[in-house]
Amino acid sequence: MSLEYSNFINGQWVPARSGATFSRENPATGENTGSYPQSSAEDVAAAVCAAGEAARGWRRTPAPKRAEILFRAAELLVRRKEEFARDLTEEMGKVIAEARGDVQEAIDMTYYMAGEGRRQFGQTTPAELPDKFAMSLRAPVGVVGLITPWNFPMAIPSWKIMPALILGNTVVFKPSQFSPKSAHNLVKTLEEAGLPPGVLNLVHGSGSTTGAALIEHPDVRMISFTGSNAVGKQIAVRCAELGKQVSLEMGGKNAITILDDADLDLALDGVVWSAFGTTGQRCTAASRVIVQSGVHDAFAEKLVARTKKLRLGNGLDNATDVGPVVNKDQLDKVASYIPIGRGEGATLLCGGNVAKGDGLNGGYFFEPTVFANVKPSMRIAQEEIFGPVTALIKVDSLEEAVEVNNGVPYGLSSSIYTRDVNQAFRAIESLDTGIVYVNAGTIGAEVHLPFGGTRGTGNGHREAGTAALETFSEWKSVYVDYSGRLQRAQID
Ligand code: UN1
Repeated sequence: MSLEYSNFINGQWVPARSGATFSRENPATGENTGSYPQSSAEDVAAAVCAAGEAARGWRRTPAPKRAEILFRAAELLVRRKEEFARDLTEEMGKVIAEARGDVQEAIDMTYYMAGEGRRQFGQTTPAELPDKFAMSLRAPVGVVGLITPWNFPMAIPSWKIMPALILGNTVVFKPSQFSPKSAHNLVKTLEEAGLPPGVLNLVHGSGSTTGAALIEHPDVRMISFTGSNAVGKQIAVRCAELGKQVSLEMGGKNAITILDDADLDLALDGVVWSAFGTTGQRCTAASRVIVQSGVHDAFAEKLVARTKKLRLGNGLDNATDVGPVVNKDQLDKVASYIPIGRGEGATLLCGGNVAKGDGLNGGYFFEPTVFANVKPSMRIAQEEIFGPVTALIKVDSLEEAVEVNNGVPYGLSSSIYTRDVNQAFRAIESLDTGIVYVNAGTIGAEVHLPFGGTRGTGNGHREAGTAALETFSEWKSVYVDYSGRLQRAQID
């Protein structure tokens, strides 16, 4: 199998025009997993041009026909799930069971959006004048630029590509440099499913060059971005200056609240899964655990005992619970929060070190870490760490828990464990996040519901579900006057 990968522009697999490449290493072993084009503004321009030329034909292809291609792609993904999951683990580290879940989420989204080929409902409504017909239709936005992260390398691109395509947009897709093979696998699958040339283009490369060129290109009407808050804000500012639409999905500082009456073992499962699953590298990860004082100490003890048992290792090994973090920069960032937490007075209950030992020395492993005595204002309780670190915060009441939950710059996901239905509904009402779980952790959103968050997490858009249709289409209101005479709205 060749380890040289290409861009996909106008239906052709091509290198960067400059010939430049970058390579990606396996974060568990340091082995090379492939080399990819380091694309420049020229490559991006070729991709945007191809997308522009394909736009008319694709827009005029009936949506149920577009859907047939998506259904075929979903079937191919099902067949290749295991192979793609292994590729995914090898390039970004998550354990194989979760990699299968990542591919499954792309399969789910592809089927779901294929179904939209026969929906995309508009409205018909009475007009205010006689002999006049009123309706609204969805129209594509045009050429859209999609910029995606490495932590869900199949799922997140599918959240953007599938709704964009089913609504008749054409796409230029710039994936993360830390998960290029999954992007390749997804695009190749759509090619094989029969997508016409130019409808979906893939350009590999860095955010600062390739991503920036995509944002700057005058023919790109909209940018959809998932990544950090700092980069998202810059994109929003630039898109405002350029008059482009922009949909942003950024960070989280999600909390699980455990009330005194909760089933503690159930809560423990949810916390361990949400804090350390995907090595804590989910926007939805539980990096805070807010525990009511009556059960705080008992819960802390259980959590530490369980956390210490988690096995670190290569995600391809079925015995591994927690894989590596994605790269050296991320490892350094996670490690830097340990002295920050201690310096502010938090107590390190377990973990806190770069992990070394058999099978770990070639990769970027960090011990699953639990802090206690964390005050809501500490940096470890405010900033997105994006690694296997969680912080226990003690509170006295649901009201205080809600205040702590909402007292961060982000609003993606939150969770409450309680057996009291009244407390649960009060929490649902007052937790200021785009997603709320009751008696389940903060991760595990399904593709047919809106995904996204409030405040620093987003800019008002949602992905997935029918909400994605809003992001990737324009409304067109149509009035047909069949009276044969001038009729004046608001006047006659
Ligand atoms: C992300 O962390 O960026 O809800 C996406 C979840 C997954 C998606 C996470 N279905 O945790």
